[in-house]
This record gives sequence, C-alpha cells and structure tokens, in this order.
Amino acid sequence: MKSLAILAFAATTVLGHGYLTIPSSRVRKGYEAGKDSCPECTILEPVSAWPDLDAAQVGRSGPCGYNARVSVDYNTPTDNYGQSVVATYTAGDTVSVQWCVDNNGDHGGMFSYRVCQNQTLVDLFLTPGYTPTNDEKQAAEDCFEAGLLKCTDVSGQSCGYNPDCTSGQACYRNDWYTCNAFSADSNRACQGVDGAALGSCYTSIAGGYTVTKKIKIPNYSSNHTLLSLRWNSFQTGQVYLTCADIAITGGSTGGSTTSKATTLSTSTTTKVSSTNTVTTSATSTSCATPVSTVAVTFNEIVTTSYGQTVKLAGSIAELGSWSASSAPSLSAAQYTTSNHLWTYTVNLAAGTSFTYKFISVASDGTVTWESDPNRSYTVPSGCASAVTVSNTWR
Ligand SMILES: [Cu+2]
Repeated sequence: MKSLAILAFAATTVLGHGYLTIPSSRVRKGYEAGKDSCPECTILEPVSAWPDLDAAQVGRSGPCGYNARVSVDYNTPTDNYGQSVVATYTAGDTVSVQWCVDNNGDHGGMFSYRVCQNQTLVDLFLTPGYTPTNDEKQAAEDCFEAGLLKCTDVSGQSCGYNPDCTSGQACYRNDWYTCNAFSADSNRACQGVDGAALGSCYTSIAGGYTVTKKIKIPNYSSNHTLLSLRWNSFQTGQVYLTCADIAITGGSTGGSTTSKATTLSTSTTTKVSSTNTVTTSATSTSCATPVSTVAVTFNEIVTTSYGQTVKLAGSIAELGSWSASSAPSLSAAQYTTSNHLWTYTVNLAAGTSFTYKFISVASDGTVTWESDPNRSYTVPSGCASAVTVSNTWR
C-alpha cells in the first residue's frame, strides 16, 4: 500500500452550488449551528452527473451529503441535527419544498426528491454517532432512487423536460424536476425555476436564489424518516445530496418504525443482506424497450506511480473470476495530475449482479487489493445502454 494514496479532492474550481432549505435539511441546521461555513458546498465530485442522472455512485456522500470543505458527514446524526424531525407530513398531501442555489454556481440540470421506504436502511442514518459505511450509503441511495417522488404525481403541476437534454438521452424524463436552459438569456438554469431575487435564500459565496416545487408525500408512515434532495449538475461533474429529518403520518403501507433502542443491534446484523436486497430491487425494469447489454464504465480514482497498473477483479468471468492475473486492466489515458482517473468499459448483460474490487499491480508484479468489503454492482435493466460506476481507491 506504500505506493498508493487516496487522492483527496481538496478544492473545487467551480464556486457555489446548492442545498435543501425547506424542510430544513441537516446541512441547513449544520450551518445555523455554526458547524458549516458553506452549506452550498456539500458536493459529490467528480462524478458523471449528466446525462444519466442515476449513474453516479454516491460514495461517502450518501443520501445526506458530505461537505469536504468542512469535513462534515451529514449521514451521521449529531446534537445539531438528525435526532428529531423538522417537519411532519401527512401521506398523500401535496406540500411545497425548496432548495437554494448559489449565484456563482447555478450549474443547471435536474433534481429530484426521494423517500426511502425501507426503515431498516434509513435507521442506519438515524443512529447518533454512527457513520454508515459506503456500501450502506449506496444501498440507501438505491432505495431513495426507487422512492422517487415524481413531479408528475402532483396534480396540476407542470413537469417539463430539460432544455439542455435531447430526446433519447437518459436525462429526457419529466418525473424529475428540471432547471431551465443553462445558457438561457433570462430565467436561466435553476434560478429560472422561481425567478426569485438574489438573496432570497442564504448561500455563503455569492447569494442564493430559491428553487421551489411541490411534492406529493408518499403513502407511507414513519415517525422518523428522511427526505433527500438530489441535484444533478448539467455544467459540472457534480451531484448535490442533502436530506431532512421528517415524519409521515397516515400512510396505509406503514413502515415499521424501529425504536431507537433497537436500532443499533438490528443495524449491525442486517447490513449485508439489506445492501444486496436493495441493490437488486432498485434495478427493476422501468422501460418500454429494455436493453439487453449495457456498456459499463468503471472509473477508479487512484494515485499511482510510473509502472503501476490498475486492474478490475470480480466474481464474473468478464472480470477474471477473482483471478488477479485474469482480471482486465484499466486505462490511464485520462489520468492527469489533477484527476487521477483510471477507466475500464465492459459490455455486460443487463441484470447481471456481481462483486468486485480494484487491484493495483506494481512494476515488480506485487498485487495490492482494495480493502474489504467487496464492492457490489447490478447492471441496470432499463433504457440506458451505457452507465458509469465511479469509485475511489480504498
Ligand atoms: Cu458548483
């Protein structure tokens, strides 16, 4: 491991961004408590954010976000947020929600609100002091994606397509919410949703604009769950994830609301099975003409020195059936001093599930495996013929 170091993306060159403000997100409460000086800087990067809105794996950001500027993981409840709800909604009701976009970082794109109806998974994010693993964060994210609160579920709300997206692209969908054209002369990008005045909400960099939409609360009950906002940037390889602690009453499909006392003991025993279950179920077909083969691009951020090779070993034959010598090599063609990116694209049958790890092979042949646990992935069975899976060496 001497020759490898995880690359830290210390700073982003693009200023400004956004976060969930109504209901009050953990990020907003962290800012209000003085724990976060840049609430709009909770960013997942660098990832493939466009045009496939679901392609990016969430990594340490999870569904609640990680702010690398201030090193705060919002997936972990603290005294300032996460231990009580900020709003109680009634199942089936239509309510207004809002996020705030910074004037210097209005990257356009699309956004979605989601509720994960698997209380066991959500409880991992409600346990004070507990930081979910990256696999738990991804399992939860898959559950949130499956729990999309569709724009089109709100009667009377007009749901448009993004002007920067063309028919046939994965972003061409109106169940997500869309910002206006990135280069529009007026009402441009996300500011264009409300057309609100500068400073209508707080951001630390250049002042913010509100972005307001209506969501329909799902038919679900929980005395403590999470509403997550995911904004995929059009301009940059960035995704913004924030969440708010909410309650939902009156739902008929009632999720069992695990008490705090039992959360810790159950969560530790259900991690692996819940990860696998959710990953599989989240890839169910939702497409008129599903593709049979998907070009899966694996991105791995890993700092290497001259002579090193990075390979992708996994449980399926295409990835060498766990044999380091048979595992395919990644390409360093896109590796730069500022972006330590290795990539590999492989055609896999839709629906294929497998586990994998990246390995590093030194010039003398010494093999270094990533740390446990194995990564897992299921090739989506949908319309997308190409997807990107983004990872960072661990
Ligand atoms: Cu930005």
